[in-house]
Amino acid sequence: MTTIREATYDLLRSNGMRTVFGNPGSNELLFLKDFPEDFEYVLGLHEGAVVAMADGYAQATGRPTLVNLHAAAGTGNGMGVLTNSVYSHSPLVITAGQQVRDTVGQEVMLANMDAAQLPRPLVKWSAEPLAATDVPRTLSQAIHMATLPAPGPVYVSVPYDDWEREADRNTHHLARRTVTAAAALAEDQLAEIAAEIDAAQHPVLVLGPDVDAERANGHAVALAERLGCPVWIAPSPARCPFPNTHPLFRGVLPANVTSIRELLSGHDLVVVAGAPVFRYHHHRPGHFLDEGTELIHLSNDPSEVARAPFGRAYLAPVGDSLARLAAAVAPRTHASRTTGTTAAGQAGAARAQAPAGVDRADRLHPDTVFRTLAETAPEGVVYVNESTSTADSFWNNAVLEGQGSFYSPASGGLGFGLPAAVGVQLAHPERRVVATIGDGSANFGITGLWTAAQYGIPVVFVILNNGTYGALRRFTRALDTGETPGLDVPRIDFVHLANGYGVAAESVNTAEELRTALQKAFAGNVPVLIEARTYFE
Ligand code: TZD
Ligand code: CA
Repeated sequence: MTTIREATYDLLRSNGMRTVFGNPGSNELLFLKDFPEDFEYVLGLHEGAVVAMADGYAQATGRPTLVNLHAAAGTGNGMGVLTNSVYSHSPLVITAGQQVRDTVGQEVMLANMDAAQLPRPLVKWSAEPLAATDVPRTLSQAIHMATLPAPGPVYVSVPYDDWEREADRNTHHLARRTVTAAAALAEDQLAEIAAEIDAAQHPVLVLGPDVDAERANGHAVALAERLGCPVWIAPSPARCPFPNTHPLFRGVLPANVTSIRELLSGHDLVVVAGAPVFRYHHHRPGHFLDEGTELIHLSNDPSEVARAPFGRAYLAPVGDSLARLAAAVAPRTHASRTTGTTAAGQAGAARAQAPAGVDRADRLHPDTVFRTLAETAPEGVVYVNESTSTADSFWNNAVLEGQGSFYSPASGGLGFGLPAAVGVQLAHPERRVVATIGDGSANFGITGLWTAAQYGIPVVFVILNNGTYGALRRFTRALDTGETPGLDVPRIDFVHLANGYGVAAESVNTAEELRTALQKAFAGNVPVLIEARTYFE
């Protein structure tokens, strides 16, 4: 007899899902019984860290990734971080244990009431199978739902007495299924867009995280170079779609209506690829764009194209669209290349010349942290950044060139960065991962340190410790609230915290100490935490 559990592991195996991120409870033990030797279970100590690790792994591999959480309480703990997975289009297949099928109605301990409903505002699809024999098919559906465009997290609740039941005689078909999405821009749509770009005097590209997710950074570079046009990264980037050292790179668009209009002023055509139009944050209302500026939106996400308040959208895989457009548009001469650069758009040049912030006697400027990292990090380094007030400093100083070189919480839900770095490093043993994390942010995902230590996952954690919620301090100025409670987080000792979780750590106050600590960390192959004592201004 084949059990539901055996059939499920076959299904997971055939979908390449042999790394399981979880935190178990009594409802999950029968799923984990006889855990196959060719699978790896990665334990996280809090479900926020579990989801974040899995999210980092899913984004870095581009593969559906299994998460196993404990019923309602575990699911709830994971939901804060899950807000990011929605916007980073992470194909997470989240499972949670349910109590024994015929006792749930009594609301016995650890029954997950209305289980499928619990994560519903966030997940793409959610279910609890109506019969044990439908568990493998429901999980198969979940895997395909998670990965079909646009990818996103899904949720399945499974009563734990189902795992030992006999699988239906037709279950073996599931492991052999493949589901392939094929839609792409039609030839006439492609020709229409190419003609509009060719007719534009001053086109500009705005690129988002899905360019990197579709491994299409090279196509974006090809299109930009063919047009000789400036390139911006869409606001609050969760990934890096274009080399930030490229001469055509202008910077990251600020997350407000007015600044975006100003920076895109003078362009008659804006082509946005792989990002929402736009994910604003700071409320500075005004006209979206200048009169006479047209916007074409290329996205693979039906929700993204439908909800945008302006622009003409095309729903199609972004990588394929960029590759075909790069070949279809007319190459521009050098002369038109310079006119394609607006007065506002000199951020690339500015980046090279920006004076570094000045360190104080016993506190570093964030610029020093990111510059020293750029100078010491090995080739192919991947940054996971969650340090909110220092985002501009990060983009001005970090060198982000290759595919998959940067990750950050896509919805701003803190607790992603530190554990996500552990997941990214697991996915990329051949690259070195650096997590640059604010002292405030670090506490939301701090237990990720333990997993890094236990599994020997060699992330270099750099904590920028300025003793405050810097980004919120900025907001108190913008919103003119005066001093509010709850803004400072003084006297947290990250060296002791790291040691407590089994990670070697040291604290640095000067550029020289930082450089030495980083060189030592990169020379080794174990997780290390460096607390950089910084100041906020
Ligand atoms: N809780 C969660 C889960 N997500 C959030 N985004 C916040 C609270 C609110 N929040 C921000 O949006 S930024 C921020 C908080 C608390 C401060 C982060 O402080 P930090 O970085 O030390 O990590 P900076 O550079 O000092 O801002
Ligand atoms: Ca801080």
